[in-house]
Amino acid sequence: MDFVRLTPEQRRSFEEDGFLVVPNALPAEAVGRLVEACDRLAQPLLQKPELSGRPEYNHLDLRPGLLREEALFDLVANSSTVPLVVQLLSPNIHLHSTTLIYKRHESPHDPPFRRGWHRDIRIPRDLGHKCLPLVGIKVCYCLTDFHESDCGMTLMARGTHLRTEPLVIRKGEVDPEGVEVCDLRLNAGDALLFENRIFHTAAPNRGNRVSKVLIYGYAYRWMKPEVYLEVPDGRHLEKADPVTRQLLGGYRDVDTPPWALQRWAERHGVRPEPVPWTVEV
Ligand SMILES: O=C(O)CCC(=O)C(=O)O
Repeated sequence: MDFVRLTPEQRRSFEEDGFLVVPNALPAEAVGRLVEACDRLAQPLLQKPELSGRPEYNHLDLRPGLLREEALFDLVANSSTVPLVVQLLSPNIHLHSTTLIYKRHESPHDPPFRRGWHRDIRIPRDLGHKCLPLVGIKVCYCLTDFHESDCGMTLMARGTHLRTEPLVIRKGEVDPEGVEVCDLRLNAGDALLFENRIFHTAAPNRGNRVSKVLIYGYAYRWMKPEVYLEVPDGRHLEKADPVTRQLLGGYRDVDTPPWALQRWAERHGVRPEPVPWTVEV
């Protein structure tokens, strides 16, 4: 994995907003290759006739099996985004989730499907909204343009990663009050990084094309990966470079240091300060 330095401006924007846009994270050729592979995975949706009034049938959220496609496997240690995740979290990370989301056109007369503001990984269910830790970052790769409002991009409530209470939504409304809801304009090839604490929601695709994104979630290695990533595929691990192998759960034991990314971070001078157990006084 090549090195890309996180700029102070990117760190500030991520820490303030809870998300960060990386323009042109993927060249057009890579987007083309990914779309070809993702369209193959999305065949069951793409072949089905469109059903008006049934948004649930016009939507695909596919999680297991994505890495069997070579183009998607190659994205696990993508150089324009994963180095930023390492610098925002630490070298002690692995891949936590993979999701392919396709949304066909939804009529404005249909009820919004899957609209539901939430924080990721359900951590607040156990820890509440106060003192929530940052433990993971998702990288959402745009495979289509998102140039208009309501065209399928996940909505972000800016700055709510630091919020210590639930969102307030007026009866009959779908969006929260008192926070800035961002419906970002993005190009195919851009990546949106967002952290686990930020409130976000699925939004309908009112546009006239199928909206397509791939979302890879990275988290600290002590976070259990989603069940479909739990047992890494041996064939994949064999052909993977050391960083990809770590990201795919190559070190099963959390007490094993994250050698690959630790060495990578050292080489590039971005190793985090060690945290000692005790100090001498
Ligand atoms: O379908 C979407 O746009 C929502 C995605 C989402 O909520 C998530 O990845 O946590």
